[in-house]
Amino acid sequence: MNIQSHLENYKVHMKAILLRVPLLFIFILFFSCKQVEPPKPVGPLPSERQLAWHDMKYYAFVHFNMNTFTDMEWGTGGEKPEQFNPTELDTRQWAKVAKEAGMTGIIITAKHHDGFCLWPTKTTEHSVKNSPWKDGNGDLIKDLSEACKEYGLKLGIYLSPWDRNASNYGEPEYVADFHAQLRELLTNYGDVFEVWFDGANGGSGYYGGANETRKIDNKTYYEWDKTHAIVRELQPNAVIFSDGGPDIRWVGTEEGWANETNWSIMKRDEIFPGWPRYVELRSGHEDGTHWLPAEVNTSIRPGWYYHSREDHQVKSLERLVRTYYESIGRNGNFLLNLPVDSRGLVHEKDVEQLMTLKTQIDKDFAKELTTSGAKISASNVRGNSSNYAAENAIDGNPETYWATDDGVVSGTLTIAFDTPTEINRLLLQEYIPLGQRVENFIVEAEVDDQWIEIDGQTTIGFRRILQFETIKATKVRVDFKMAKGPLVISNLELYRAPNFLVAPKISRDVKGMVTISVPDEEVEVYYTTDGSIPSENSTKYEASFLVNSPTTLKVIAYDSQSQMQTEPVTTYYDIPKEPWKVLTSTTGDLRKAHLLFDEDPNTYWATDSNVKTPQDVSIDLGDTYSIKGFTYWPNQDRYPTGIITNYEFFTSTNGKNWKLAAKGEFSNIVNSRLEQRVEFKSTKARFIKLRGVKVDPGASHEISGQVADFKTSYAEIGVITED
Ligand code: FUL
Repeated sequence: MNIQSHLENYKVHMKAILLRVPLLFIFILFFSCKQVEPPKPVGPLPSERQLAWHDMKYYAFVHFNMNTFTDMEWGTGGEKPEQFNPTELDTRQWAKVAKEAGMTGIIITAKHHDGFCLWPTKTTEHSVKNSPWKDGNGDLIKDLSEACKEYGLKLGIYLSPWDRNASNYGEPEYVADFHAQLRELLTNYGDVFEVWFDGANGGSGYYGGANETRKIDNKTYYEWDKTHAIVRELQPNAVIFSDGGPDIRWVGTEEGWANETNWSIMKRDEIFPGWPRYVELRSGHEDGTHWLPAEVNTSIRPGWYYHSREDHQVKSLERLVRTYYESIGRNGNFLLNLPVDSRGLVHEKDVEQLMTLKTQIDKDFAKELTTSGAKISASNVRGNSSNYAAENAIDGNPETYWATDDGVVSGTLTIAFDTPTEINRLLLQEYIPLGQRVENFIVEAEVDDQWIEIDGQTTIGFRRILQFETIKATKVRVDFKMAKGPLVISNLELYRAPNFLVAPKISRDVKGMVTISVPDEEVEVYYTTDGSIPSENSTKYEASFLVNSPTTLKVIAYDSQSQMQTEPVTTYYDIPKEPWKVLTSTTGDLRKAHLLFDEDPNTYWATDSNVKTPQDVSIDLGDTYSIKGFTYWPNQDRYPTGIITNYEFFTSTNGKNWKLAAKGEFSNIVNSRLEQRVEFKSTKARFIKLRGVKVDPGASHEISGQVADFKTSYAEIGVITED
């Protein structure tokens, strides 16, 4: 064979090979995809309706009903429909606010424990149809369902099983009415995504005028099987909420958090409404028998219903952001309550705070860092199949996932960046249609060629978000240590949230030591003591410092990264209170009286109940000062009693002869429970006395106890001395 024919032969050979390569490739690909089965499901699995609920993430609770007009949290049932009289009710405003806040739905208290119905039910006269609102022609559930539709929100229904108005409560007839109410609500208002059954149940009430205590058996009285069947029949896609579901569970606290370990599964058959082991709801059961994920419900204010006395207690941004991370970030959904006010609107302060929360969360998750300039790899890929590749965890598609081989229940996912990248948030999601699996994992990062551990946690579930100190990493590795089966991770996201800039918190102890704190350690704090506005050139706060004479402290938080600062926070401190002692009080337990000068307005001391004369307390300051005024913090409790509305303030040099230094009224103190400051002509004194000439008996809430004529409470007393 000559060279020419060799060459020809070679060409023919090569052509044949080249022609076969794509075929071979397709062949390999075909088999690698085809043959690798997905991992077998592990444990109880979510239903379709539960899966749809997981996607709801963040939605509103609205407590708006008779209590809004009676200033109560639990109405007795003896209220009259005429009392329900909103002046500017606008459910479209609620929907607009919820939508703009980033929420996905609204759950409304169609009937609370007092029995008043927000729709014209056929079952009782105790409803909007006998109220002045829209001359009795209104239907709030209809209005809200239309508003939700308009704004692309889903509608949920809260229907209290307990009914303190119904005369037949406790009889089988009431249960028939309760079921009929449920039928009305689930038939006439379009799609409902969630039905909320409250665990609070049975007890004293009006009950059609009987005014007595009625006990029922929570497990059997409401015929839960029948109740659930009604929901399934009329709204097959709706999830049912209660302590034990059957679809969605309460998280076992109303403070707004789930435990870090949070299984979406529970031994559901052990749970019933009012379950005494409710703390277990905070973390679920690792060996659960049913899918029963947690919904974290809390209110944006202390109360579920609107009370003007809580206008200054709308939760801080810091608190709301924390709640977001401790609910949504801990495998739960976040149900945030908006107490619509007696006008019928979400209050301006609540709106403002909701939008601030939205802005902050948007900033935290603004830019996902695995999507550009990052590569992902895994320690094991199921059947080496591209169907289960590590890339599936960062492709933004919730239907694809990274999975490991059968028997491989631990392993790593590693992200490698092109250049060192700052990160402080990690979001992980398991592919829950195959069950919740991960029991234990750690997160490590390569920083300056060194591997460091940045966090160690237990469960993941549908969504887990970790927050950690900002690090500049070249690689990040999630090391799944233990799982109930092969790993199935659908999503991994990394973020660099901006430094968290919120107004600093200032406190002082009785010795006079001032402490200033901000939630983000990367944010700096600066202050002045001469009344001037602080800047980043003022004194930097490094550690607690002493303030033992009259001082106006102004403080800012400053973020050098963004070069932004907060508005200054101003606080006045006078002489330290450590030497102070209670000298006398008209009544009350003096052993706890130090609470009225412990520098904490959230604690209080009060005189006795049922006293018929004005009460006072006198204090020995331990030394003589030139006093030119005093301060008084009213009770900050959820159900405050004994707030002084009209006062007399006395001074004395010997604790025996008292001189009236000031008297007057703290106007609007009950609705606006802020620190009161009264100045008068300077006088020398070692002893002071504050008398409640008139006091407010307190919110008319059942839990607040009996009303006492002159029970007088003091959260904090202070003096203003001459420099
Ligand atoms: C509780 C109720 O008793 C409260 O009034 C409120 O509705 C809250 C959401 O659930 O069990």
